[in-house]
Amino acid sequence: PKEIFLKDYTKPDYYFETVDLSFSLGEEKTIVSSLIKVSPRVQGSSAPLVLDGHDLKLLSVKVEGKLLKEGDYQLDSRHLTLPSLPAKESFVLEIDTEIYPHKNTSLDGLYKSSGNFCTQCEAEGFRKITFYQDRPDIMAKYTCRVEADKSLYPVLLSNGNLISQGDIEGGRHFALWEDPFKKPCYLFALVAGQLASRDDTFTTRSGREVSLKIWTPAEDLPKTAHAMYSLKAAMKWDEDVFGLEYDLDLFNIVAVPDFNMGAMENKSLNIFNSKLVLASPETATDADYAAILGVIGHEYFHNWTGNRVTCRDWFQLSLKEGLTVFRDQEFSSDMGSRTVKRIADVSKLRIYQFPQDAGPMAHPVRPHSYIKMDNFYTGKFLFAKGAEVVRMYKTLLGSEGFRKGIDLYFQRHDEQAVTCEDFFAAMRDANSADFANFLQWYSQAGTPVVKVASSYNAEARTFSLKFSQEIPPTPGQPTKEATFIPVVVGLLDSSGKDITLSSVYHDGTLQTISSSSTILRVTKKEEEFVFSDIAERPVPSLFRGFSAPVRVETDLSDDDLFFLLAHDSDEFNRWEAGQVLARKLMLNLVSDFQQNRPLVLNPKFIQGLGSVLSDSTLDKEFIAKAITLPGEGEIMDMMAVADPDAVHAVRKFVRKQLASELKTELLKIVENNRSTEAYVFDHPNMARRALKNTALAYLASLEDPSYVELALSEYKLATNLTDQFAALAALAQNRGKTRDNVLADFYNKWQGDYLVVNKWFLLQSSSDIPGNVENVTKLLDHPAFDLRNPNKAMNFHAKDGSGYKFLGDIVVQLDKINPQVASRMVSAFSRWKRYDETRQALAKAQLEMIMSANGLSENVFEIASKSLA
Ligand code: HT7
Ligand code: ZN
Repeated sequence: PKEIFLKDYTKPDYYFETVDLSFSLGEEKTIVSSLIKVSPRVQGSSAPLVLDGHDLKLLSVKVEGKLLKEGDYQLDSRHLTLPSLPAKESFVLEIDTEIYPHKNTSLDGLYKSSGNFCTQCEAEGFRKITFYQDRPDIMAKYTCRVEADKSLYPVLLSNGNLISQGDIEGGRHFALWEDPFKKPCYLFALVAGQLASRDDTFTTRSGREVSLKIWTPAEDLPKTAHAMYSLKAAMKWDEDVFGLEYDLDLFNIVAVPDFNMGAMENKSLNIFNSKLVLASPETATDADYAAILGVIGHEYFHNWTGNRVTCRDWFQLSLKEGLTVFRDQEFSSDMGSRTVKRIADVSKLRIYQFPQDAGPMAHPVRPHSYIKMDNFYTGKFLFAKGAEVVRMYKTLLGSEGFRKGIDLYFQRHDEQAVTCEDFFAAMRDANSADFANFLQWYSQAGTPVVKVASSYNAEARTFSLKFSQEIPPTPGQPTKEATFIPVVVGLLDSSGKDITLSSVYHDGTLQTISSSSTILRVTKKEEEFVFSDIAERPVPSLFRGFSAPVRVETDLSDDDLFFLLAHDSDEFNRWEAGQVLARKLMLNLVSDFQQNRPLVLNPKFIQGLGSVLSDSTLDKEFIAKAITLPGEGEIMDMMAVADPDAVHAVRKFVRKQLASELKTELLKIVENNRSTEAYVFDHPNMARRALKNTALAYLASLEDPSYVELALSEYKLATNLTDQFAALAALAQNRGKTRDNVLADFYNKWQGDYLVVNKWFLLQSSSDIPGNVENVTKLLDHPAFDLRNPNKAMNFHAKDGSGYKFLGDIVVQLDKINPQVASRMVSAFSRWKRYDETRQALAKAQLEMIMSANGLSENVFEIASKSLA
């Protein structure tokens, strides 16, 4: 397989101005005809025109109406090359191809999902539909005529406005769509099938009425109310916060059951995985409702950040994804609790992004090379670092400055395909800002480690913070330069209040400030900042709101951390202090466990969490987050040799100890936070449920019959899935009859709803009960299990290698059906070198087995080979 490099980017030799597509959809084959107006970049160019094509049967090629003969073009398995073309300002190219959507199991290109036709073209799926320059800097205006059997496919959708429709002979009908905006082909979409719509309207701030339609099978329509609410909220928010108005008169969303990712932002025709559209209180949890809000927002926001202004090439992916993830995070924050959303986003960054940054697949926000572009979409949260980079602009510029930068970005680049530097330049120029070495964030992989040493000089009344930064080596980048790290800092006095900062001395200059927190611009490998006029030794609150995506090591004592946990005015840092304490404490216990010493939990920690638990001034969801321990992965990340058994045992021990010591408070929480009222999706109700269910899970971990009874009664009395599923999960923590019975009861109740059944599978596959690989293997034979929708196997690190073997076998099977999903699974192996020798050997053997499989896809090859390197 060929590696593609950013440094090799060249402009295309030909641009496409207009593209008229025509689809004749059929059961056995589909005919795709394209008519493209082509213009050479340089007049009189004699360059060949190279078109991408994959799994296509070429029927004919015409240039200026003249049919080309076989010798007039070259065709190989991936390209159609036209060597001699008219030396004209523009010419017309017509291509007919035949494709077989019913055989397409990759869910990429044109395929069938539950009997309906649908498309997925990002990143390189359009080349599976017709021969084309499949690259995002080819932006053209499209029309699309779709023709199909009317009774089988009564609804025919594509991008833009519906221009005409009608019946034709043979029981067929057609629809003609026109998209007035230029777009890259990855935003093309087509849907045809038996669908019904929930209809609504949104009036834009300039008074235009936009028709909104959410399409699903008719029986699912009642479950689309929350998606419609989310869409309208997103449209309003983008106008209010960014001044961005929707630009067409129609916006369609289609929900399909088979989809490789969450959703796709095709121009005016977003396609969604059903699980991110369909919700009712009985079949979706609070987390599902929140995810729907966020993802509907995300795809809608792409209309400007991604669609109107797109990426020059796929190396610039973060230009649209980092910015749009940032925008959806801000949207969800404004719709709920900002602190809780920030905590959730930072946790995901730590769970998914930091480990990737430290493994063989580490790549900068803007990668230098790739084999298979799809591999950059490896998981749910991997644009998180790009979003953090965008957030740092906002931190440095403030809301107004950031908005000025966004305005200039659109003024300069509307309907263009641009680069990350163009975004950087707009932010800089709109604010005459000095961004020093900020661009390093785009080109260096790895998570910076920032060490902070503090010292107080009572005589001089100064407080100094010394920073040093280091980015660990990553594949292909052994050494790194310093980068620009914005550090938001506040200093707490002995009563826990913020000290008003008056001035800070740095690099030979004294800067006056007058606020309770300030931004330190850390740009060098080592750097000191000295605050003056500080009357007593303060406790510093560093990186408030997680002001930069770095790992921080400070010299704060446990007492300082307990103090911050109790008093910091920055709520994020209150949570963070608790997490730092928990991580330290768990690491120490891991070493006790490894050396067979008895495990004892520090009573101060129990007290600290206990006082958060009973602080009625705090947001309930914040409390739920604050009493949740860091995940096992986070602790393993901090170890030289990861020891899954020890970390698992320690986390379990700490949870049980906390539950046992705080059981009175936890029980009170469960009792005081029940509700028999109808389900409402709003922050106070979600926060109440989150706290109650976190407390219930702690209590159930004790395996005390009275708490098992409590969880069972919560399960039975629940009036919504959030509470019912939380009680089920609480009971499923421990092996035994109750677990088996309640899991069986849940399946019997919900077997008709595949989205709920998927949760049931996931709960079991991700369980940490002993012998779970065996359980999960049995589930593979369950009638409801579908390999195209497989779940993650936990107990992945089982010492006998059964978890590795289980996943290895699935990857090989799945790669033949869907390489994108298979390659995402292989990434579970990527950090195999971090484990003990036995596990290393077992995991390596599976990677080698995968590499030796026949007909391995480029997707899986890239991840497996890089993991082995
Ligand atoms: N921009 C979209 C990414 C996406 C995708 C990429 C590769 C293969 C399948 C895919 N489906 C969607 C969606 C987003 O940004 O949310
Ligand atoms: Zn996106």
